[in-house]
Amino acid sequence: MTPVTGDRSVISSVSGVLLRSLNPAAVAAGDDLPDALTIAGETLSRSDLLGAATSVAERVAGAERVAVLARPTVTTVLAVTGALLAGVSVVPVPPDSGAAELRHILNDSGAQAWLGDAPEGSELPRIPVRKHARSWHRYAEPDPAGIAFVLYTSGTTGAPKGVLLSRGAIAAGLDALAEAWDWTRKDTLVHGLPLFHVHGLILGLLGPLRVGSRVIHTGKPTPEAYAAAGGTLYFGVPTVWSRIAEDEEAARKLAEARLLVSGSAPLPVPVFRKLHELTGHAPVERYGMSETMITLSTRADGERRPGWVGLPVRGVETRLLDENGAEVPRDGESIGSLQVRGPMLGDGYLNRPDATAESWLADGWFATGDVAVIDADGFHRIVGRESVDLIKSGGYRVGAGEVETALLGHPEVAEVAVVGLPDDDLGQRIVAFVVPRGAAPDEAELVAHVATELSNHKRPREIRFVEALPRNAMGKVQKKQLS
Ligand code: MLC
Ligand code: AMP
Repeated sequence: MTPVTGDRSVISSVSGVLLRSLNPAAVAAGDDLPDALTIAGETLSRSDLLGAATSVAERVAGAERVAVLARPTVTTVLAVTGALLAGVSVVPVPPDSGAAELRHILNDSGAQAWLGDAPEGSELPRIPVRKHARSWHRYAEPDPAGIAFVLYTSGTTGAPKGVLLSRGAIAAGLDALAEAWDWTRKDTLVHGLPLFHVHGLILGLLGPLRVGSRVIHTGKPTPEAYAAAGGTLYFGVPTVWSRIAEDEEAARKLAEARLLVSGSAPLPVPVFRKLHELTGHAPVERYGMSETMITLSTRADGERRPGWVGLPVRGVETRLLDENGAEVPRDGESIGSLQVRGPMLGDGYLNRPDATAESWLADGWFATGDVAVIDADGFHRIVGRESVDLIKSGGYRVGAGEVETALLGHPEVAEVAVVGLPDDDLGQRIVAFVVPRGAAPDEAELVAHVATELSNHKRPREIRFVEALPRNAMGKVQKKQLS
């Protein structure tokens, strides 16, 4: 597999070992490193983690690509770190993937086996992960241009696309965040996010393993669990922060922390203010994508402005373009399409040269699909997305097209249009407008049908039965009229 684009000279200059704090020399020396992690109530020292993950590496070495059923467990952590030690790329799979999604991810990625747990009935071979096995074999650090992850993420239409993220891109992206957030081995990171996306997996697991900080994974990101964890650095999507802001007792416990970080969707200004009031911390907001990792952030040592996502992180450049491709003034008001470039960008979509060419442009620029403004100080505000067909619900990216395809597969659905409507808790909630074939079918059955095909978080929250969908003269559905 040849990387499609990307500036290799930048990436190859990233020094050292991807999972730096698991470097055998550092672990053997003790080096004042804290325990590596606590997940599902189990704690692993750095030496336990290195020994067990190396034993996984021995089993999986030689494979090209494996699937990992990304439950928040020690098994998942060992599978991911073991594969990375051996230079095998990982395809993280949402543990509740429905049949169509699972089939697509496995076929498209060409994963050769499950490493660790496997979903029931899967025909792919399984390589077990043994939590108590240990090996002290030393692997040479794989090439930084090698693909660490194929991360599936939704597009506006069709099935999810697999983003190719190299080891060098991840190292550069994590180092830039460590610098912006003053993130060191003295931190204890707390989060309870899913381990199959950039936020929970790459920032929330690989970040600590690179920086050397401890990480506590709370299972679910509930206010009570965050309050009880006693960390210094907390990650959450806006839904998590908004639930914490509603729970004053939990929020006040976070006053002891050093930094609260929000990302994956816009943090509403009232939530920012409430968190600030209850915890004494103005949250740091950062912006990113599966395709680019995190490119913009406010800083631990800088201004944190409600509604704004701050400055380019180290190595990143941005530009805003109008519909003719001309640069838009950086005046804090003029809106343009946001493009980014930097060493943390992915290499393209697997098997999708067409879609890759649409977003990965000449000279290393990437078209994000988001619209933004930049002010005279270089601060960025994300205004929204160019397409109504990409929905962000609870921080999850969901393509309207894939939900529509799933619903059209139900015999009682004649036509359907899926939209994201504003929601105080979720940012957007998925609503399906359905034209039934006959009498309106059972709403719960349609919702459950989506979950048999896709992941749970892609289920519509609401089904509205209508006689017809609004269409223009060309017959195209007018989604902006659906509310
Ligand atoms: C949910 N439920 C439904 C339903 N949807 N029931 C019927 N129909 C539906 N459509 C049920 C759930 O199963 C659950 O039941 C209950 O309702 C509450 O669900 P919820 O409101 O979704 O809450 P919760 O399960 O707590 O999930 C909220 C959340 C979750 C914030 C924890 O959305 C989450 O983990 N989001 C993180 C997404 C993320 O990591 N994104 C990063 C992408 S990377 P029960 O019985 O279980 O209670 C990226 C790059 C970057 O974006 O910049 O970071
Ligand atoms: P995903 O691929 O799941 O990472 O989703 C990426 C998208 O999430 C981006 O293109 C943005 O639309 C959105 N996003 C991420 N972080 C932020 C943020 N801080 N503010 C606004 N939107 C965000």
